[in-house]
Amino acid sequence: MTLDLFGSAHDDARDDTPQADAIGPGAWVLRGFAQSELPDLQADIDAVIAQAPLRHWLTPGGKRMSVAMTNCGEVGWISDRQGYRYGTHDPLSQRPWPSMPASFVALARRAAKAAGYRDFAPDACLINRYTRDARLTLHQDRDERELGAPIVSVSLGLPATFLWGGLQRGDRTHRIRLAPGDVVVWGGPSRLAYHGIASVEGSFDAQAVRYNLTFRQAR
Ligand code: MD3
Ligand code: FE
Repeated sequence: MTLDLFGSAHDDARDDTPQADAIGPGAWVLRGFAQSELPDLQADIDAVIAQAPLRHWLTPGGKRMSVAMTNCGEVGWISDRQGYRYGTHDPLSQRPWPSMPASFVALARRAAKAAGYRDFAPDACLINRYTRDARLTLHQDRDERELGAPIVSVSLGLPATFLWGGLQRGDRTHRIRLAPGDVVVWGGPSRLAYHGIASVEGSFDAQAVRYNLTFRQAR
């Protein structure tokens, strides 16, 4: 289903939001929503990474994740042999996570509002980096205290195939292509849907990567 949510009236996101696809109850893909901001967002990502480098967490089972991750915001998502959780400090440096750039907060709030979620106040931003061999297997995001708040995700760099399932692990999955500048908002009944990243698209440039920003109200 494709709706033109933004064809009329006075939404402040209208100018860079040509199209919104409803992919499930309360879940929206805002195609190209962040297009005009991509260079600025990438510069802010690079500044965060300079303070808190990308790293491959271990899963609780001891496997190295193929996606490299870091965080900014009051709390960051951490995984190790002890489990998944949010923490105020980077375990590598013992310092607080870098603060969330103002551009990130503004974009996340504007996207949430465009999808009908008022007062989104993210305190965590997970930065994921995918090289060509990276995958994120089907999972739910349920380490957050505030499951009533949506999650906002922003794609940059190489396109990827996103897997979108149902509320049960065995439900059939749909494949959705996410391109740079696409923003997805997941809330309401879709907040606990299973999802993952099947693959990023190949490129002639071996250095090319995909970044994803995931904004959450974690505590
Ligand atoms: C659907 N990241 O970090 S973002 C994750 O592209 C994660 O890096 C993927 O899944 C990525 O946990 C997908 C899209 C996303 C994020 C949270 C969701 C989709 C979601 C929560 C509920 C349903
Ligand atoms: Fe997830």
